[in-house]
Amino acid sequence: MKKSALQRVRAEYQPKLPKALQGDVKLKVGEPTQSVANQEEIKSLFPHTYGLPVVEFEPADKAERVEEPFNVGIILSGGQAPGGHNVVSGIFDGIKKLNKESRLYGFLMGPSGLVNHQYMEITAGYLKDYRNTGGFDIIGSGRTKLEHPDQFDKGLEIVKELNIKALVIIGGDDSNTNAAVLAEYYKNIGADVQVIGVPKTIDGDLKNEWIETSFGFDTACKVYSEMIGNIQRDCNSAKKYYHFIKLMGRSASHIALECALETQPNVCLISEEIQAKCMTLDNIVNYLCYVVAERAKLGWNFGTVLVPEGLIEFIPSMKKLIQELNDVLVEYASEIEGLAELDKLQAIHSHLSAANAELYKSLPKDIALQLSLDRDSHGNVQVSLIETESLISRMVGERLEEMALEGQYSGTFKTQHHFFGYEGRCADPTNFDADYTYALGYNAAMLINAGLTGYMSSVRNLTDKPENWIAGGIPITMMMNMERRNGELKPVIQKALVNLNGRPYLKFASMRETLALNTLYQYPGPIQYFGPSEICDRPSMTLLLEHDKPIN
Ligand code: FBP
Repeated sequence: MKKSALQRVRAEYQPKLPKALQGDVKLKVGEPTQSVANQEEIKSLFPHTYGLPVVEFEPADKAERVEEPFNVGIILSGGQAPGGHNVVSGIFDGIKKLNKESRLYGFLMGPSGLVNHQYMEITAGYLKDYRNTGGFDIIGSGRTKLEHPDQFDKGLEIVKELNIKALVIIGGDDSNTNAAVLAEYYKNIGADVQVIGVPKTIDGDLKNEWIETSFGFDTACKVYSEMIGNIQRDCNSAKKYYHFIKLMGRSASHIALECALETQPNVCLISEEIQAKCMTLDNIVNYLCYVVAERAKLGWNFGTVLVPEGLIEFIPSMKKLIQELNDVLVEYASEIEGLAELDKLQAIHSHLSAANAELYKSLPKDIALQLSLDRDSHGNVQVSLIETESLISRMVGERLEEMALEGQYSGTFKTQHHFFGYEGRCADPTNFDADYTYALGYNAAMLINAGLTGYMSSVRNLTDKPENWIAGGIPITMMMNMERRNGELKPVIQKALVNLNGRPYLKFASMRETLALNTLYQYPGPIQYFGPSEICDRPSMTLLLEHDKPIN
């Protein structure tokens, strides 16, 4: 594989480990735990893995036990996130440090690799080209849901064949929920296989007291912020466009919020706030028109607007429509299948309740069609395919025309649209993500060696230097509650949405009016891998603010 100059130099980067993991480790065992809610239900569903203690590693004078060689299988699950390859490197180095005869197997293309017995051995030579790089291409990723006992049993066949002691599932909240179910299942049937989870997702919504951030969020946000900064410089040079920029994040608005803190756009919509205030699409449009009209009075017919990808499902009326569409699309699948676009819209419209039918009809045809596309394997609408940014900008344009006729607005409104998501998910990890992921992987190897199952690898104190990070494990059941999914109550890891009382949101809200009616863009520039630590090693603003640290 031919490498760029940066790739060659970056390959030599040695990720930093917390002090506790630098030599031999010993395990400090905490108090038994409880799930965040619905304790009785979760306890009865996870009788073998509920209530386990939080554990932490400490440096040891000598190894507590000398491990026999053991084999580990890994799965990369769901959307790519920068740093995945360093999780793999960390696990590899960890198990080899414990015993150089240990082996690492990678299941190919996500959880389906386990079920279909598609795998490869990851050797030192193969891994070399992937250290400190972005992407999940080392073994590929996929979105197959691991949730049925027959899948677990199929998986167990290959696990036994390869003499695998533990599976490591690198995934988001859904995949880690499934890791907990798998751990419980193997424990229940007496299969001697441990399951460890690693918190991954650029969306940043897998976090709590013990998991301070999911990996990949830092890098992805820095890539998007660089691009937003570049657009803002262009915008402020030509002074003729409004740029509507949609940012990934299936549900939560953490990415949009982080990018807003980094770049200071004129507007950033926060889905969680829109939901809390029960705002309608019209309310959002009216607010944007107010900003555009006020800026026009100052002679500024340009600006930037950040739109979180998941917005549409947080507008209460749209949420109701999407819920009913989910049912209609399943119930009338055979009637709808194969229909031409207009007929399909009409057929769906005829099956909706009056209020939803009216809203559906009021949407531009292309948006109504996008809302009616097939759902993903989790039954979710695929928000990345819905052009919310263009829906909103079109509605703003129409409303501005009315305002102009009413004498309330005089200006020009020309738009550009962007969607930043895939551009950032496979970027080379920042130093923060490179170190964090390596530590998460290495730590996972130590959790396996300690004989634990149903745990998530946890590395904390992340606003301090990596040597002071705290490494350990948290029982996955501790993060769970019961939620309704596809009409059924299920145990799931609680998703972390933007906290409207949290410091990141409050900081942004305190600047909002000033940013809207001024032009105070910030230009973060590209990720730096070499140079002053304040630039190269700075964690996300979200993390700094959440930990009460200064952000400048
Ligand atoms: P994960 O939650 O699996 O990490 O994926 C996150 C994400 O990048 C979302 O931001 C986005 O909505 C979705 O994946 C896109 O999915 P796909 O990769 O299947 O297009």
